[in-house]
Amino acid sequence: METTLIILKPDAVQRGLMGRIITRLEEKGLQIVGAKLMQISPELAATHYKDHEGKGFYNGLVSFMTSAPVLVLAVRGIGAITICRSMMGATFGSKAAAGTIRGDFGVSNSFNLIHGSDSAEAATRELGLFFAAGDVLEFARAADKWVYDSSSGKAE
Ligand code: 3AN
Repeated sequence: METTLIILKPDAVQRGLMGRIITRLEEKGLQIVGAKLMQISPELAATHYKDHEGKGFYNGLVSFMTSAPVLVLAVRGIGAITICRSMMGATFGSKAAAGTIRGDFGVSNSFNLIHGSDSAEAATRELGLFFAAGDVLEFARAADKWVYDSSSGKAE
């Protein structure tokens, strides 16, 4: 099982798309194990996006991400990091394929609705930035026995 950090960005919250995006994640079979509506501080945005510091879009990115509340989610599932990345679609809304979240809900390149960790290392780091110990829960869902085939003894 992997847990990844998803952020529904200010445009997703302001446009009333939180529910529809969460529905997609849940319908896929992913489990929401943490959720927090918050306004990101400039310091937290700078830490989260430290790899992009100095790039042309960095200042705009930090000001966008701190401009209004976001919904931060911890999302769990087998292969959750890759699954979420493919559900998100390409970075730019104008290029993202139909059927993806960015492809279906946006046209902007910078207001691109959703962030998802891009590796296991990033997920661990980013979950630690946004959630305190105990905020990400461990619980079984009744539906899990139908989401995953465990007949071999290993969920798949
Ligand atoms: P992704 O979110 O698809 O992993 P990254 O990690 O390359 O994209 O970039 C982080 C964020 O920075 C993106 N979500 C996007 O909001 C913003 N970004 C990246 N490249 C650009 C760009 N060329 N112009 C504007 N914003 C950008």
